Amino acid sequence: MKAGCFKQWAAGVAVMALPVLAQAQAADPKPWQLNMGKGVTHLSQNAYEAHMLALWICVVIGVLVFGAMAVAMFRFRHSKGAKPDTSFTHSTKLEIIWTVVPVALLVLMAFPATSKLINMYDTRDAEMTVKITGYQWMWKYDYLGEDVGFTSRLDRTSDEIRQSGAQPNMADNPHYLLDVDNMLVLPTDTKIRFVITADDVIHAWWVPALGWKQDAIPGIVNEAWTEIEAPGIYRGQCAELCGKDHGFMPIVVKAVPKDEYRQWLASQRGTPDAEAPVVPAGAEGNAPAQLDPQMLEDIQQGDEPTVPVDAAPDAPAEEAAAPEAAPVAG
Ligand SMILES: [Cu+2]
Repeated sequence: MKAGCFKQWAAGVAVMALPVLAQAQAADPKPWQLNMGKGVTHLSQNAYEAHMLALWICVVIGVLVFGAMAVAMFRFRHSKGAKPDTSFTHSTKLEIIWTVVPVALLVLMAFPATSKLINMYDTRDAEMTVKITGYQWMWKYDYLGEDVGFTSRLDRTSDEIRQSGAQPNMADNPHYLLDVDNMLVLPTDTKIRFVITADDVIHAWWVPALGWKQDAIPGIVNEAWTEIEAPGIYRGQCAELCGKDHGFMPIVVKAVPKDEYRQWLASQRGTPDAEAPVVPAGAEGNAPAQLDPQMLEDIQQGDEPTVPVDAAPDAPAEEAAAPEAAPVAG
């Protein structure tokens, strides 16, 4: 194949791929969806583009090879009196072509793929870090430096259906086995670094819309990052066979605008947003405003809040407590 011809052919591939790249896809898979989704991050779009490039190259190869076979079978068929060339053993020219062309194609695909892969591992300049720990059979999320952490496990409805043996249906339970009790809430348009590990066996944290999956291995801390472009709910699952309930440890990421995220984070700490005005002590019905100054200081410094001895027996002490007693991360 001559260089000019190859250039023309490569340009043809690019033109064919354009309309497909332009099609927007929602993050959730659709019934009978055949192609991978575009996802909602720059990384997932990179993966999608690399996939489409490889797919179209394969399509062109397939059409050329099967087309050549079809033409050969039809034009040189026995009924037309074709005689096989029994003296043919090999052709150096052909061998060079079918070695050089695949190598050129691999190099063509390797360049964009490598740069995308390097970008995928670059966790520098992240604005926040979430530690993800896999357990049999749930996830634990810790917002590092924020004093917020909780576990996330299969939602009660899915669990009841699966234990009862009842037949779930899409109409009543559209997210059967894909819902959790506590979603991982993340801000949009923020570079978020994940440090991923496990406490017992190997798990893998995988949300297709984010564009990657990362193994969670006991004793090893893996890294990944994301920057979610659109608010929404993105679902995933553990992607490593980790025991009998491996199929029952889904992941749900709820991406919200930054302001909403800050409010949510503050609510998880049990304190008002640091930027929100503090209601004077004694204001009715506002438990956080009644927090003891020492407790507030402890919480802001990331320490366990010291509950004052004379604290009212109801709301304030409970409000200030950690969202739930989370297991100690390994
Ligand atoms: Cu798992």
